[in-house]
Amino acid sequence: MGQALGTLEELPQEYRDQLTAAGVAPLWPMMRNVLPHDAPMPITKPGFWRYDEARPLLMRAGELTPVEKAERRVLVLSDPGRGAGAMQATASIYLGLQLLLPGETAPNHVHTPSAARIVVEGEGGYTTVDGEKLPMEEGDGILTPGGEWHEHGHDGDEPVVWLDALDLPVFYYLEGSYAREGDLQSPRNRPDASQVEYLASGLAPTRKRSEAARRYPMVRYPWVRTQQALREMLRYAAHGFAELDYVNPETGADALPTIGFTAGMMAAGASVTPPMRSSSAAIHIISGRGKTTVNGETFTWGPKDTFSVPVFAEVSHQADEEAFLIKVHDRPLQEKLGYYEERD
Ligand code: GTQ
Repeated sequence: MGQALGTLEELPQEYRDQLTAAGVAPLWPMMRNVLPHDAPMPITKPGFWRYDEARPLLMRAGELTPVEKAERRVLVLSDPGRGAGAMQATASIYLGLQLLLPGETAPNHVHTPSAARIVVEGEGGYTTVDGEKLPMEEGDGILTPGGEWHEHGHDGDEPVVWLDALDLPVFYYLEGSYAREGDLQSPRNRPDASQVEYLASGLAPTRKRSEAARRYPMVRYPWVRTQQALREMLRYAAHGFAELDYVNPETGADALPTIGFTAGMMAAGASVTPPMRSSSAAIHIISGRGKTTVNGETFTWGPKDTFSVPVFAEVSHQADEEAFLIKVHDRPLQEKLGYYEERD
């Protein structure tokens, strides 16, 4: 363990004043704060956001604030460890519930952080990314990678709600977060690549050398296909639990550079105790009911609820009904930084 380190109080006041005046500070009294023994000391606390509670507040925002006054009409899910108003759910993951009403448009913009959306309810919403108009159906995953122009619109007649997940806290911390606004896009006269080019795994379009693939060739992951794939996998899964990662269909790499998406299915009655992980995560329930205990705190969840899992948390899930969920996590970022870890 090593011995207790010296404190600030042990140093003569005159010396401390000189340090302050010189703009320097001794490391040793603060060393364990920044390098705790064996595991990080997360500020993040497990959060639980019930959709039944959030939905009326979001609909009220629809009455109180026109989309023109909001650009993005979003209620941010704040980490309880940082308190109400915190612009993050974990150290690296921002989450927000966004509402678009029929006929509304959330204007075109581009920013350095990457975003992905999981569609929570409603029909007729769409996101246009780089000229590709992506229908938003319940459970769909829609990517708006950093640097790609995107806007949202709504052709239907009921409110549309989706969950935004962004790596905004990372970009903000790096002092790298900013946006540019632009004119509305003219969609290309073709359905999105998930409907045209990537209909089967193991198959990708043949291109001429002159037609370079986009960096993010597929930006919509239709839920119907994800769900079908999970159902097939679960038939052969040993413990009533199946998981699939969202990847770039051309490279197999994670769908976004920093944030990972994993869809999961639990059979009714299944319980799962994953290893402790260095990554943080948020889990959004697509359908089904069950319970999850995170560091001793139990969340009883149902459809459209969301909860968060801090780094190195002790977690166990129990499905009371067949359940489908999407996990948003920062494993891709941690792998790139070279420290992703699991402990049993
Ligand atoms: O839809 O582009 O929740 O730019 C936060 C920032 C959503 C968006 C958010 C954004 C967006």
